[in-house]
Amino acid sequence: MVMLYTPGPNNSMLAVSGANFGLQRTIPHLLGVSLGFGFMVFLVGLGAGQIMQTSPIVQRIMRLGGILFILWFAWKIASVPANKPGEDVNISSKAEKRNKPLTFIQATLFQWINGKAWMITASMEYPHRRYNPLTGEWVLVSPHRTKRPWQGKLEKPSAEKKPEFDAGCYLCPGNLRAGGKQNPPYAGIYIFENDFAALLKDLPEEDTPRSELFNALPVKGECRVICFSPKHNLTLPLMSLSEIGGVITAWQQQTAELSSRYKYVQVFENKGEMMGCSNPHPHGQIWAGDFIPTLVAQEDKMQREYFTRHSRPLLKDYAEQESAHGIRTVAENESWLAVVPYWAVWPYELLLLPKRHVPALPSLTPVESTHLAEVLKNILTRYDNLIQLSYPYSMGWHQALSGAEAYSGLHVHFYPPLLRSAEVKKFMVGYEMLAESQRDISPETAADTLRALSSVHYTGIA
Ligand code: H2U
Ligand code: ZN
Repeated sequence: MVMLYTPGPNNSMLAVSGANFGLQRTIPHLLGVSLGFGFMVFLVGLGAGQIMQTSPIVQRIMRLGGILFILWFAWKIASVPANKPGEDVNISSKAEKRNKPLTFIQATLFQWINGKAWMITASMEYPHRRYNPLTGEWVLVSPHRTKRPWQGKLEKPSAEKKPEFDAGCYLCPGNLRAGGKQNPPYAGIYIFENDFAALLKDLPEEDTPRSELFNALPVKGECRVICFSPKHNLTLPLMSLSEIGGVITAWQQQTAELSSRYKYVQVFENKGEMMGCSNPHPHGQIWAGDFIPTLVAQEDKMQREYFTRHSRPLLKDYAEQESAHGIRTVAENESWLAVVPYWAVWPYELLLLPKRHVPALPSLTPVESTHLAEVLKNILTRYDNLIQLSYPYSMGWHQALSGAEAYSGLHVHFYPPLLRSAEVKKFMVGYEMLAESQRDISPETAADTLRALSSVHYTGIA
């Protein structure tokens, strides 16, 4: 239907052919379009669309084919002899001699360089699985499911306007914390040891079970809380670039200090009640431990194996290829690239990558840190603009383990829990708990939506 009533190259060419050569002589062209287009839809259904979307070489060939076709078409138009005054204006006999209607084969082949046909077929999305080369896991993508009705729970992030100082907040300057300690009247960033730390520095020597079926390991570590600002209502997207820069510096210093004593330092932020965040005061956390956590070990292994095969860091290759075609790019500057990753599980998941191979936060150059503040403000503003509220998410940095600096790339994951709107949360349940992660809207559609949003905050205050 869309194909029939919108003016694309097929419709215009058929109309011109009909006017010039009559319906009968245009029939092979008409059949060629129908068969060629139908065959293309069939191949896209089998996966050709994926190749088209992911292979820069295929895209380059298509682009070149399209350019050559336009030049050929322009030449054909330009080379039609002009009608002399008094000549029959309908169709000149000279043109009739030189021009023939498109043959069946020509019309079939033309579909492959017809941009409109591609746009239409690519938007017909079928269920498929995508591979995550960072974890080795697969995700089931079912774009056709977005139309399903929702009669489940509706949630909404708080729209309540928060004060700059809240006397009841555990994290505001000068207030008493839940653990009984008092915060100093801090003015910038404030870091303290978590009063309810999940990891402890000192442990009594204790034997843990070590059998195949009952296996435990003692662990040591430290957990810190980092208040990004003394202002209770100043979330990261609302901060100035220099304030965000201060947070980046603190993340770098914490990583440098703790990684000298621990095997792995996890810097992260839980934002919003929906992510289980206990306090709206802008803050993040840092957990450092004398062990390598499961997901970090998984990403390390996948990157190591890729490097062995290709002698190049996986994420540098990935950033280059994503940046080259841009269909999943949400924001980009000289040093950073933010994409909805090809294998994203969460609807509006983002992966933020440096363009250079950088193993960890302390290795960023001052320019890269400045550009990081810019790109962070940009993507977090888009997130807030998406729902016109403060967007909830869990974000965290993944950094190279000691000895993995050559192949393991610094990156940030943003995992927001919302599905389609501010009210509908995505639950990882059912099939996802038991078999495999699944998503509805495609990563490309999510990237389109985020890219189309303004990078100026909807409140107008930042
Ligand atoms: P969230 O980022 O999930 O909101 O956690 C905040 C952390 O702050 C949490 O780990 C700690 C909690 O233990 N906390 C304190 O250390 N002291 C307090 O007085 C309140 C919260
Ligand atoms: Zn506060």
